[in-house]
Amino acid sequence: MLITWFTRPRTRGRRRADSRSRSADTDRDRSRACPKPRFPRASPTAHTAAMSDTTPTPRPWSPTHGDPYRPVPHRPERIAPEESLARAARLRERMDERRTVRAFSPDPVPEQVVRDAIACAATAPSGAHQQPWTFALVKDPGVRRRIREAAEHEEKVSYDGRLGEEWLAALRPLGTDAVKAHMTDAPALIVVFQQRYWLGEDGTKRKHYYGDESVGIAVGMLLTALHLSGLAALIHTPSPMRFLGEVLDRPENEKAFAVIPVGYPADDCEVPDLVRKSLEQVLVEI
Ligand code: IYR
Repeated sequence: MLITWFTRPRTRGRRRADSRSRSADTDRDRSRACPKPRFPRASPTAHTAAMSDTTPTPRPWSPTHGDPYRPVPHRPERIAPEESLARAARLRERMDERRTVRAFSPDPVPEQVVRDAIACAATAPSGAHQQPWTFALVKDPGVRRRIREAAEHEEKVSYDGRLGEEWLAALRPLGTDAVKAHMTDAPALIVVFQQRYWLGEDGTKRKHYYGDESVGIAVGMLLTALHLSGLAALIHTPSPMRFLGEVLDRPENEKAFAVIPVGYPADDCEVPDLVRKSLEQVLVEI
């Protein structure tokens, strides 16, 4: 059952019992310490698009720097263990089917699927909830060509020596080289930018905390969402990436984090015959 801000069936009884046992004084103290939200609680999707006529009015994001702690109840429905096990096993299988694709079909993708995947990525946890990311969805073939040319220019310098022997040896099993046809073959590129700091309209700057970690988590969620929605992707990090901010005319506080071509695999797509580490090799239980 979908839980929204107006349905909290599982805990209703407990909440009533709680409030019966709490004295009026305690309630007053509590409401002083934790003032009621100024707005109605948002539905899970309220910050994106209104999904139906019954969806509450979206509450737009604005900076919360310095605001007091304002808690709201969180009572997600608990999933039965058997159902959890089934979902986890299925998800594990589906995620194990994901492959990094470097040969794309030029077939178009449903754009809303990509936007929804970006919206999923933007639900990622972030340092101090600062959400230090911008996703540029590049469909324009001319802009993709310019990005490809600039990336290939950098990659040629890298593969011709900048990477060094050890790095080139690590890459050899992947079969990569300086040719980046995926940037123009794939129908869309998502260029992820990390906002190194918050930049107000009046030029105020505020530090962003754990930016690398936050954007890394968001990119992981983006790749997951794209894959589970049936699209193929590649996480590409041309180095250096400064040209991306220039080509896409991004503000000074944003630095490129990754380029993610998105589409369907080419009919003759091949991938390297890689083996993933087993669970036993990656998990220590203490
Ligand atoms: N950025 C180069 C090289 C490269 C680096 C790593 I680490 C990879 O996992 C794959 C490639 C390129 O994209 O070709």
